[in-house]
Amino acid sequence: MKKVQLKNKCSLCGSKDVVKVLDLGNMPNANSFLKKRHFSKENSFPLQASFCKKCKSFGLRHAVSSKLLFKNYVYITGASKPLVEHFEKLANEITENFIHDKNDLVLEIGSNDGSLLKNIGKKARILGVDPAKDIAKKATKSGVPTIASFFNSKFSKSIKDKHGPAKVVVANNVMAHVSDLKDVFLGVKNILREDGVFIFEVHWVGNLLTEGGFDQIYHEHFYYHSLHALKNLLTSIGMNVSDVAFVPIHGQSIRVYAGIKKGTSQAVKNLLKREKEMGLISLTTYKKFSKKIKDNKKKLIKIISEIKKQNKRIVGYGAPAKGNTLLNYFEIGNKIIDYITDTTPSKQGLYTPGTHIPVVSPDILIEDTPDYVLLLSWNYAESILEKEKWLREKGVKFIIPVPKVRIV
Ligand code: DWN
Repeated sequence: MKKVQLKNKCSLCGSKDVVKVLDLGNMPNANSFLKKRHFSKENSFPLQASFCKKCKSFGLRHAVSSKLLFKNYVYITGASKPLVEHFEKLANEITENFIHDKNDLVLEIGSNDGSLLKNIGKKARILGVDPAKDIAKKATKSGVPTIASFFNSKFSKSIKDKHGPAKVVVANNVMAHVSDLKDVFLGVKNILREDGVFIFEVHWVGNLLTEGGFDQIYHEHFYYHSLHALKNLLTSIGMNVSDVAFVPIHGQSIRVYAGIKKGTSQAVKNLLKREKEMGLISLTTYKKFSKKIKDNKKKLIKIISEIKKQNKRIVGYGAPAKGNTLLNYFEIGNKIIDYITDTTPSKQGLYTPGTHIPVVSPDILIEDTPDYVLLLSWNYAESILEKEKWLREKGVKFIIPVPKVRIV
């Protein structure tokens, strides 16, 4: 298996009518945090995106091998409290609206540490599937049975044989991460009951292009979805999008409800109309986006250079995957940022991919007071600013790079 492959046609619809619209240069994988001794062996791959004029999808031009990206994964859902709370709410919605029998099966694709399923286990049968072996093992140990595997149409057959069809299939922040999305959707269709529901959340390209940061673009995310592109693909395999809702996660995501049964809510019609009005199905919009990123780069670099000229210290807050796109593309390295704090134990003690900034426990901030904090986990800004009020009271300023650079 090749480490990286250039795609000369759209992976969703097969059309060759795809246009390159963005080039962020070569970069390592955003979640490939590493040890010092591995610096010289670090991989780096082209990070470019293109727009398909036929099915209106926006995605990467190169596919890095999924094994390389996801087998040894460091990202843990449970490390971000706002996300854990969000999944608790979703679990309640699932059990209240869709589970009527304790024997119903809820299958989660990309279940990570079981943060969602653990809230459902008392009301239904639960099963997680996740390719990260260590995380799957820990989740199983903690009471969420998790198979360490990628999910695809072939694998869905063996799950169905063993566990029966699913009443609910859920997949959050996964549908951007799948190279062969059609095959995964076919797997969902195969395992879903006639009266079942497929619920998935995915970062919305409308947010990425307007408010959200370009930093959501990295090799793990093969696609940046609009409802148009998702609906086109689901319809092509005989599935129906029944409803959609916005959720305030990762800037702004959409939660899509799909199934085999017919019927479409007004919310679906409204969002399709809005996407059209926003130009999300037009090539020009994506071309303009590239310029916007360059302008943001100039603004942030100017602010940071001025701070450094005054010999002030800057540290990073949160080491999310997206932060590594921002740091690498903006060329903000270990000469500018002393260290980055992160609550994920498996990231602490490692260095950021490409920029080689040490990742440490947030406890360091009890002893060490920097002048500025660059908030790389900007999607949790509200909750982090509240949690770290004490730092701001000590005079520490937070630089929030997305959606617009601001200092608070
Ligand atoms: O799609 C993806 C999303 C859903 O999750 C993945 N490809 C990988 C990951 O992306 P991310 O790493 O950008 O996600 P988060 O949830 O924005 O990551 C937040 C990071 O910040 C985590 O490493 C935990 C850390 N954190 C922290 O140090 N202090 C988070 C909070 C809330 C905090 O208070």
